Amino acid sequence: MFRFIHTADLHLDSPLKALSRRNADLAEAIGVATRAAFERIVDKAIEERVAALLISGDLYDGSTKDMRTGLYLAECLRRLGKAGVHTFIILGNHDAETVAKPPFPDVETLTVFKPKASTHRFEEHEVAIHGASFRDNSVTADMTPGYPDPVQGWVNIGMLHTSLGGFSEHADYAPTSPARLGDKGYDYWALGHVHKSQVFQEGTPERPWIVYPGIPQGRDMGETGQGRAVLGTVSDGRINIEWFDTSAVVLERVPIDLSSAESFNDIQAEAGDIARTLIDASDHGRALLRPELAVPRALVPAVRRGRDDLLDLIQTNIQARTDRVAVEKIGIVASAGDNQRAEIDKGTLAHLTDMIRTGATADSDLVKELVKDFEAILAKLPPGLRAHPGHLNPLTDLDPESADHIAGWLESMAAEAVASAAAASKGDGS
Ligand SMILES: [Mn+2]
Repeated sequence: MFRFIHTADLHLDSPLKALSRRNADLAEAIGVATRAAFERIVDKAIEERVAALLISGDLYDGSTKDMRTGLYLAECLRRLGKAGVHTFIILGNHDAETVAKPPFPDVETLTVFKPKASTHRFEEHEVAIHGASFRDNSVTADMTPGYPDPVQGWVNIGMLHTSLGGFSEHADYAPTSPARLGDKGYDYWALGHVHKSQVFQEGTPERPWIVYPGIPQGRDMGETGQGRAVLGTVSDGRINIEWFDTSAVVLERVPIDLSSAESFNDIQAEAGDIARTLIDASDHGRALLRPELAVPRALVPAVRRGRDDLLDLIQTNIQARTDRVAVEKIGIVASAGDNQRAEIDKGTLAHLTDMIRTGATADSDLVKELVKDFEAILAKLPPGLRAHPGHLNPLTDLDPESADHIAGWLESMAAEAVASAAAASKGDGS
């Protein structure tokens, strides 16, 4: 039996763009998250006594200038070697041969493939590992024709960094196709580059496995979900795979329906429930979450203004129960089916008026900006609308009652803002 682990796109020590400043423990965990994910993979390789660890490109992010990352990697590779794990690395677009990066250590159990494809043979197991590296950060040609023929009667694994996806003229990442990969006659294509984890094609005796393990540790809200890597087993010439989790911190967007809220106060009152929903949404240990609040369109501006306070309120509610979950930021969307028909109730109006009053004493520049905004909005309203709120621009698709509210709201807001600005500039004493 021969076992291997297949990973890719570690982007070691690249910064997590979604840094949390609100939870020191979590921020620290996040700072070393890419290393922690790599360590999970190394530990698993040693624990499962695999023969080979395959890293299919972009181990380094390319922005990694810190030589300490190289020292850290060397330590991991030596640990793997001591446990009898041979590590195979191909270079991707981020860590291509010509890209500056820390040197790889001189370890007997490490193979870093050259741009010219070559093969490593496990004679005892009759398994061949074929691979080739990116020379530069762009490779526009299909690299597979340069790969060696399969070793007949053996299990053949090909490592390739590729965007797959046909032969688009603008594909800079060694484009190829499932058919071309199949033609090669290998049993398993250990791909890298695409950060979304997926079995692109399940292997059968007639066709190879084509697998993207995905990024083991997401770094922003474009890389959400639990990261994972492949544990492959070769037995009687057949390959079976299973997955294991790798993320040190799981990033996730969590949709939260607040469409029945009538005011910003209603939303603030939900903070405890929102916190509970977020904690329940993350049963994987540490998590950095973005609640995406679906609120009535009329409440969007108020929620946007109150976003920081709301975040603190939700985070406080979370911290009362656990320190493993943090809110990255609050996403705000208008709830579905709530286009132009939103009602603006008196509570919201009062809240906005309050905000402007408070803002006037605290920040007169803010008020001046608001006045400009409101004047611009008023200028854009159909001429009759201010005097006769019942006359609607059909494009806005408002019913008379809500239009009345909106016009009244805009006018009172503007009046309030102008009065507040006047009071504030008097108060300046300048
Ligand atoms: Mn890549």
